[in-house]
Amino acid sequence: LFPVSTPGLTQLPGFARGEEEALLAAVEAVIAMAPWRQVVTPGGKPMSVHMSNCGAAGWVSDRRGYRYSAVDPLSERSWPAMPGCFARLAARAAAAAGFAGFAPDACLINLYEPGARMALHQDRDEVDFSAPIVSLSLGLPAVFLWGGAARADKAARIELHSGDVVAWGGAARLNFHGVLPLREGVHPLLGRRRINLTFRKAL
Ligand code: MD3
Ligand code: FE
Repeated sequence: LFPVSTPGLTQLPGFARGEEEALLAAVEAVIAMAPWRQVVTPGGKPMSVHMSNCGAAGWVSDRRGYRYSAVDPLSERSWPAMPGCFARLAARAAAAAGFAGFAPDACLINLYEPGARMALHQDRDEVDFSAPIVSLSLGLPAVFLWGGAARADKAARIELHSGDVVAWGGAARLNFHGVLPLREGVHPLLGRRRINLTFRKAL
């Protein structure tokens, strides 16, 4: 297992392989407290991806806009604490990608079922763009689109498999990116699902 790097992006293929079962159990424990929900964009369209969060802050979207919130709007309570296995994995992966001392305070959990996608976008709701974002993929494979600084820049395609971790930072932190519609399939642990965790420093 060795890192694959282009400026601002470090792929750690299989970094979490062997931990997938424990990580999935931790996801399910979060979901028991903060269930999956389909948020609407400010334009009023429901996203095809279902979401939840854990940590001090969670990413939310509604007619009023995108933002981080310390409170789950469904329960009106704090988001579940970030499981220790998430925080440790994110810190280990960030260090392997050259970002020592990464301590995420937010973890957005995305659920894709076949057909679900994420349109090209930038992640710019965080306060401090100097911190990286670390992502962990579980379940069915997905095609990730890695664009440039402008929406019109041609996007490269990167296949992400269960257990893969990617860290994004530095110059590429604000690059456009997205996910193609999830293909039909069955994963031995997750069934017809892909779950993506993004660890962020939001506050
Ligand atoms: C590159 N999620 O939640 S993770 C998102 O697979 C998001 O669910 C995708 O884009 C998913 O915002 C891709 C990889 C990712 C996340 C954040 C980034 C790549 C990024 C921020 C800046 C640049
Ligand atoms: Fe994103």
